[in-house]
Amino acid sequence: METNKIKLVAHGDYRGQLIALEENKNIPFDIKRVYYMYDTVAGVIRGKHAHKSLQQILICVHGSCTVKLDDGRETAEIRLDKPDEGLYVSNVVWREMYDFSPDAVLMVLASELYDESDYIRDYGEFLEYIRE
Ligand code: T46
Repeated sequence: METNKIKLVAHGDYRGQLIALEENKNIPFDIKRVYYMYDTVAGVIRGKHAHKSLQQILICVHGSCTVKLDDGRETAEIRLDKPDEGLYVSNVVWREMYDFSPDAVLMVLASELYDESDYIRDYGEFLEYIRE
């Protein structure tokens, strides 16, 4: 499946790097929420759900991890290991995150506030939702 990695421009100088994330500029939606995961235990798979409406950008700001996306027809595996790369994940895409390095910090920018009713946590229901 087609995936959308966004290159984030770093404002580097002799002091180091700085990246700015701005809604509807380099982030293609209003940013309503930011969360991040760290200290992820070796071997675990996070995610395993889809969203009805939520759009997100995933940025591994430190370390690395792998994201698997599944639109119900095709899958793609994307390695995130650069703080200047964001992975756009649209709604109605099944996602799994795994192979976190011990130092990984995965930051997520989300287009909506947290809403459990937006989650589809059963893969069979996800396929059914797409068919409808
Ligand atoms: C997603 C992937 C990439 C909150 O209270 N507020 C929040 O904003 C979030 C995201 C989670 N939570 C609570 C709900 C659970 O008790 O934090 C706990 C862990 O959440 P969850 O098991 O959903 O985490 P992941 O890593 O499986 O999935 C998360 C997001 O939930 C999801 O939207 O797309 O990261």
